[in-house]
Amino acid sequence: MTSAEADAILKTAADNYTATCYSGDRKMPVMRAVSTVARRALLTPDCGCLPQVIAVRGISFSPRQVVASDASFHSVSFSETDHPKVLITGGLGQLGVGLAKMLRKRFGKNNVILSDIRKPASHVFCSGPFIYSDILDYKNLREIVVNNRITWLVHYSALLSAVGEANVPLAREVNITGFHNILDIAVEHGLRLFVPSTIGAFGATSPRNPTPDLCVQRPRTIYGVSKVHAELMGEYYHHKYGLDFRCLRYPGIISADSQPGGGTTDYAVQIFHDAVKTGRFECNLKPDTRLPMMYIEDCLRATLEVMEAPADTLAMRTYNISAMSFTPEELACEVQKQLPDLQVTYNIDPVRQAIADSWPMNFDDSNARRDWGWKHEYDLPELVQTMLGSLGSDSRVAHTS
Ligand code: AKB
Repeated sequence: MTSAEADAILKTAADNYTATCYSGDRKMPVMRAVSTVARRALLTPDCGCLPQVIAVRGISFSPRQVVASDASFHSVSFSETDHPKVLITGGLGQLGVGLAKMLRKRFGKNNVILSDIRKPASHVFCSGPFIYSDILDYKNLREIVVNNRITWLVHYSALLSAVGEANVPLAREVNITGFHNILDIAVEHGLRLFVPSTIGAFGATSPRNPTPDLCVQRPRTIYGVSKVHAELMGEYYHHKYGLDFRCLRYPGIISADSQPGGGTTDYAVQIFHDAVKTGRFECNLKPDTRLPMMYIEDCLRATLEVMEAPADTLAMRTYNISAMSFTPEELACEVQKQLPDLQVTYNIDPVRQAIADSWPMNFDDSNARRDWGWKHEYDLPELVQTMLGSLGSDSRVAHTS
């Protein structure tokens, strides 16, 4: 890069920075110091590659200064490899291990890195690369992305709805501040970024039956607010900086091998475990509370499909996806078809009930079906059979029938 080109880039960055932060023509001394250091870095790359992005985020000079053409430069390096190199944050939650398993089958074991701040179980640790990553630590994130030449980032770290209401400051920190780090790292390194949103991104003033992609979104949980924020910021960075942001609004996800943590839809997982273990289940939502739900396999497949979809098929960057919708009573009935002795009682949790009462009852996912061919495979009877099969209820079924 010539000296004049470096100066032009730095001038644009400095103008943007001062325009954002100050009115008038004041220039910060720190900005000049940054310019000097960054200019040196631009002119003297220490490897064969030309750096296109000035990574000096520590003093708030971040992707806000990255122009769209810089972001597309990085997607060139993505096509250098046969497979994406994937980092999954919050990898030890309900979905990460399953997603890693599916992506490793497709892209190779070493091309998918699970990360979390918790210690993995030994079978997870032995199944493929695992790394410590704290999304609140930007330098740690950057080191992982750079050292592993990450090209796709799946951002699963988040506090869910019920647990978020119990600790709003922490939910804000993880779901909003942490997400800002993810956005910045994704723009700086030209990553394809997947962020799940949720039925919880809607509120009582949204149409609830069905809920379309585009409508009023005024959630009353910190979880919902943080997810609307993520949808809007991701789309804004897509338009402004060319960030390849992809987002699906998940329904409640039901899985056998992994437990959700602190959600409003958790009852629909717990019922299977309790039915198999004790034959009794106490539900914390009213029997007629209808919510959209999905089996984990459909959810993970949808995630891979939207990540692989050609960009020109994505008319939108945030899509509803749906598979089925049921109430606790309907789910219990379906489980009782196989485990007739199951006893279900109700002890309503007012926090969860209020949340559920403000969420969609049915999700309209026609845009996802039209644009990138989304199609669910599991309906309620299939879900129940599969869950009970995986949890080893066969002996109890045989016993009771
Ligand atoms: C929750 O209940 O908080 C989550 C969700 C629907 O996003 N499972």
